[in-house]
Amino acid sequence: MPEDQLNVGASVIELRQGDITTVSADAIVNAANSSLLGGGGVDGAIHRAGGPAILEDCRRIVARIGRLPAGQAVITTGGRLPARHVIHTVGPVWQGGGSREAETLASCYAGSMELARQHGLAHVVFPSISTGIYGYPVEKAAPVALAAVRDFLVRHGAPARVGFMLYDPHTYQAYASALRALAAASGGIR
Ligand code: AR6
Repeated sequence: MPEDQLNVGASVIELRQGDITTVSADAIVNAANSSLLGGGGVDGAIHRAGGPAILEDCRRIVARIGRLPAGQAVITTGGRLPARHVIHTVGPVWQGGGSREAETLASCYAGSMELARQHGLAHVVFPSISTGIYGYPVEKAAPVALAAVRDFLVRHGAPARVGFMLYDPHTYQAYASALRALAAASGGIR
């Protein structure tokens, strides 16, 4: 088994390093904020690359539901992105670990995958939610992210392909090491 992927039933979790705005998938996930109106980091990059259609969809969603709470997810068009859709989720701001940050982070991944499943999307790609501007230490976030994705796949058997597009080598290494630990702990679930 290559060290950058883990098979879970008929599905696969894959790690790659690079820019998520270049990814062709059914959906990429955005690390947004509760306003859904854009920001810095991967959020800024996605809105810049995808163009105004994404923000128009976001405004319609805000008009309907108001601010999006941390741990929840919504779906829009991918606009001009190679990805067909963007799933926007709001990660927790790191506050030292005692404010249910791990539960909220896991809920971002599970909620995004549930939306993908409801829309029949087979290939979804995540960034490393909360580990940039929101300050979640990546060595702590990576095992939470991967376990949340693995648990969802065990429970639901879909989507078929779940990727992580990790921006820098340090983040990639943190996820690679967490994936090895998860594979070892689960006896390489296949
Ligand atoms: N492709 C993949 N990953 C990226 C890209 C990219 N193009 N650009 C940055 N990253 P962050 P957060 C990585 O700060 O911590 C925004 O202002 C980045 O290196 O984007 O959840 C929102 O509006 C890091 O590894 O998201 C919120 O206000 C990861 O993406 C706030 O930031 C997440 O970093 C959310 O903060």
